[in-house]
Amino acid sequence: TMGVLTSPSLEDIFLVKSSKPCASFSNVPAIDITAPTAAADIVAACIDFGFFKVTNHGVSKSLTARLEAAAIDFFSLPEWEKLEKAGMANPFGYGNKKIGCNGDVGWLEYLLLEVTSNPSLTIPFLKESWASSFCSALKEYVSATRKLASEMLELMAEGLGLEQRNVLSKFVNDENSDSFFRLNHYPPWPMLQGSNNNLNGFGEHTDPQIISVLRSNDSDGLQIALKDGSWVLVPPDQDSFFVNVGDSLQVLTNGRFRSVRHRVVTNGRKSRFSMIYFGGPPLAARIEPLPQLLGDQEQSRYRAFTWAQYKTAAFKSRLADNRLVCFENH
Ligand code: GA4
Repeated sequence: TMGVLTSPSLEDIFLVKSSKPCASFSNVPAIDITAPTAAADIVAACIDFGFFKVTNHGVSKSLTARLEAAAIDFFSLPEWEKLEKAGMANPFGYGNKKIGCNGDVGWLEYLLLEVTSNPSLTIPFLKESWASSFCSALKEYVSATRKLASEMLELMAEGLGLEQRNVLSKFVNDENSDSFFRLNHYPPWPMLQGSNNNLNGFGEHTDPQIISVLRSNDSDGLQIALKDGSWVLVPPDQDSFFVNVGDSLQVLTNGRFRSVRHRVVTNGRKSRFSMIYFGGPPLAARIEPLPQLLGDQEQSRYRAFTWAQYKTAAFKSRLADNRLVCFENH
């Protein structure tokens, strides 16, 4: 009748109507970082996919389990308490369904944290309970994944034939490195059972930083786009870490490495929990193709920018935007 405004239902917003089934990416490059071929294998994976998984990573299973258990406890608190404990995401804090501040939404709740060199500043809102199991697990886990990220960046430098082993890792090891940590919970949607519909958990995007290190529980949902634009499912593996090349690493390598487009589509059957360390450079760092990498006739494909500039632009963009186009040289 006249005057009745109809708003979209939850289904309209979050359901992905079953389209053609997505193929499973059964041969995700798996890199044993202790193997003698690790450097070359990582470089090949970054060129071909911008994505790989790491085994033999040395991060203890019990540490990961401790943090996951603490995250599950946090997400099972009532909504008001999560907001009270973490503050509403802006961008840091507790967020529910809203991603960023430009209208993107997803069927998830999350905690987004800034990783500072002073860990008590990482989650100021939890300061009083800094000694709690959550904070101690978080602190240890972030330092373990940062170390892993740094090792992989050194293997990349080696594989690229760069003399200086720390040309890439120095960005994330810098005491002013602007790194983030994210805990995601994709809740089930019981009514979806038996249907072929899926949920838009986290829309397609590339990560702005240098490198992202992701670990999830044994629940599928992660998909990546291959070079030809087709989407493939990444089979879950709770004992390995998945690594994404970010936009900044694509620039540093003058486009040799590919910043991988990825998304999360869930089936609503069980909770998916993921935790991601995003290794970023210091705000003042200049991001441009490494001169040592540019061949004789090779032009730089990107204009130099500071991480602060890129980050500001990124946070004004929509999730699915290509954030590198405006820095490309033509
Ligand atoms: C994608 C990668 C990281 O999760 C993130 C995201 C950030 C956010 O969730 O606040 C952004 C997104 C991410 C890129 C575009 C902007 C900013 C949401 C959004 C719409 C923490 C990041 O650094 O960039």
